[in-house]
Amino acid sequence: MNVDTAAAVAERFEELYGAEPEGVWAAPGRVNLIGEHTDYNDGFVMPFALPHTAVAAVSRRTDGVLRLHSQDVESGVVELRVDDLEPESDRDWTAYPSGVVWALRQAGHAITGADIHLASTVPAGAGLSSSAALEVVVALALNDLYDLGQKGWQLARLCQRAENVYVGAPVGIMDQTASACCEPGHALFLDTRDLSQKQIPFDLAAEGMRLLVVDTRVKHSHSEGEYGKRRAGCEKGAALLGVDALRDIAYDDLAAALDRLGDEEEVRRLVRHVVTEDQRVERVVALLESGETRAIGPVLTEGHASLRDDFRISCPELDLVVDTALASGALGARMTGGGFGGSAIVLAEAADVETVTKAVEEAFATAGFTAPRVFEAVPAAGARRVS
Ligand code: GAF
Repeated sequence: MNVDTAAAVAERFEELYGAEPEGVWAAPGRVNLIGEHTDYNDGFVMPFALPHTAVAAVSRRTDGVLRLHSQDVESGVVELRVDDLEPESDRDWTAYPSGVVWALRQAGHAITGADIHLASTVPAGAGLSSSAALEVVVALALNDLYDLGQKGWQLARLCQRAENVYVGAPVGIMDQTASACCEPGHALFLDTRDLSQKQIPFDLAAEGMRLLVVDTRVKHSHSEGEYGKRRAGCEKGAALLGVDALRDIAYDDLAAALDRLGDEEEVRRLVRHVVTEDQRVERVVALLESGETRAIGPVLTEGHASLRDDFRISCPELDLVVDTALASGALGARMTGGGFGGSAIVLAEAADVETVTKAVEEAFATAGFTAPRVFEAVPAAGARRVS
């Protein structure tokens, strides 16, 4: 996000609403390095922010009117009243910003209206948290303008509530926290139980490596049933095992826990994924902290196998990225995000990036899949005011 983008968004705001905005804010999408489907099990995750952001130009209003406009959707200015906002009343893109206004008001914050113009460079439906970026940018703007004094993690909780209750998507807390709290040059080691955080330096270029994001162009959505089914299955597993959340099953007790689940085969697979995935996050953190960065590759790849075979949320395109990348020399690869499409990540030596990229592109062409979008990801900044 550069100064020109902020200026362009402010200019468009002025054209739409007839006055300069009070400010402009940006919030990023994310990739998740490791820790998938652990967040709604109170477990560990490790995302980092992308340079792609949702940008919002915003001004307050005092008359209870909420006006929303997006550069990325052809819907003109949508006008709502803050008093009329109702959960699940809106299935459009506007549900994300208006859900945040609803959640803030529900939490007792006196939001009396706003004019908002949004523009985003986070690819939608690519598993890179375009929705969370929209939510967080609006939450941060209103937090600043209305002087609400909420910290990043508190805004993340409000945004998650907006998405769970207002939008109706049963997501965890990872994406909103990543967008609100990530720092440049770092991955965020987050304990989703209490939102305690540790910024882990993650500078692959300094060590001669790269992380590629491969957007398969297979679109996914969390409001559809499969994500919710996995979540419900995990909650059933926790209930059958008598714990608050699967996070409470220690890795060393996994075999015994799986035995206790008897013939609940589906639940056993979900539990195995979550418990081993939490341990993979801890292994990745330990490896990064001891400077053994290359050794995280196989751990990422193990994570993919677990999501594919136990959690069953991969798809042929994601598997093809992973298999092809590994066969052409990558250090590790896995799907990232909610699954059923979206993006994969590939860890590779800088010298192998071209070979790996070409191999993936050729494999997609041979399989008759839509050409993937491949780009390099370097940890960028979390949500901030830009003007
Ligand atoms: C999606 C959700 F929004 C996150 O909360 C998380 O569960 C993720 O899928 C899977 O790790 O991005």
